[in-house]
Amino acid sequence: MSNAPYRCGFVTLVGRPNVGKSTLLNRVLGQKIAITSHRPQTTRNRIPGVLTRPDAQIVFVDTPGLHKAERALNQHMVDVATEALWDTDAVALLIEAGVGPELEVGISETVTELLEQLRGTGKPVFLVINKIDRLPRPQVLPIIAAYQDAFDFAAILPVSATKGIGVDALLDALAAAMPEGPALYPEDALTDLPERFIAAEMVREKLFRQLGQEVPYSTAVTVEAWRELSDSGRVEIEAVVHVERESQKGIVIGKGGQMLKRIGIDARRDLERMLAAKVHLRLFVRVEKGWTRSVGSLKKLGYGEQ
Ligand SMILES: Nc1nc2c(ncn2[C@@H]2O[C@H](COP(=O)(O)OP(=O)(O)OP(=O)(O)O)[C@@H](O)[C@H]2O)c(=O)[nH]1
Ligand SMILES: [Mg+2]
Repeated sequence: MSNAPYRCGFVTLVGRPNVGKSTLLNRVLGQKIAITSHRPQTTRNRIPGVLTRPDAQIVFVDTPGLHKAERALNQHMVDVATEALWDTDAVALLIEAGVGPELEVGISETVTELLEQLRGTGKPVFLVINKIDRLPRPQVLPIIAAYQDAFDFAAILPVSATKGIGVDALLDALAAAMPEGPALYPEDALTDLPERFIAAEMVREKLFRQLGQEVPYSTAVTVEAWRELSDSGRVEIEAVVHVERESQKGIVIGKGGQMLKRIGIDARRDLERMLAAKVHLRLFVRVEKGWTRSVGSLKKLGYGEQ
């Protein structure tokens, strides 16, 4: 046993939409708690995940991607991410390597503004260059050079969240930056999010992965009923997919109900894995007119105070 003190603290994962924050969270935990998709603006809430190691416990906090917000929903998402920067011991700023046909290395306006904010906090900021599997190693160097000039990062770490490259080095660097102190959560804790929330998110993930164009951005999911049948061990879940307009209802249901059926089948598979039980999932679609632009409707659908 080493005599090094135990460390425990919070790391907020922050960055633009779609850079791979939620994929990285799932990768470091070795389990899926955050939903992911090829579309930007998938995450809408603060998603905490606990990693316990022999030398340290790190509470990762996944956040919605930072973007220019127009609707009330988007403003809420950006607020959630911004608030998570204050109450943390370190920040992991994620960017993605290999953007565009020219493999751009420039720093976006959003990230420049974020770096300004972070300068004010005085917290250690780790630059995590994700998706390095998409480009040859030497191409990462100009990215590192551009960012090194812009900010005094605690470290710059190239990773691939999907392939697991560089993740151990990232975890070692973050663990060493945590304050000394005992673990906050029991060893086997993964998250303090309620199962009902994660279940609703899993349904929402399928909407993001399967629906075209703008429809996913008008959807929210709430779980309305949850029954655990003690004799069979089966879990019965009823969830509602909320849309903004009548026309979107038909799109979510699909021809002959095919779309909703497919979403249900995919979501049930994830739920059965998470709950280690047989799941019966019933999905309904309801119109909550213009909910993404109404603070009152947002609260009703679970996007109120964090
Ligand atoms: N090639 C590659 N793709 C990745 C990697 N990490 C994530 N992705 C993909 O990038 C897309 C976005 O991933 P997410 O984890 O949902 O991104 P996010 O930053 O959480 O996005 P928001 O929640 O919208 O802010 C998905 O299609 C992922 O599979 C990686 O290391 N390499
Ligand atoms: Mg996300």
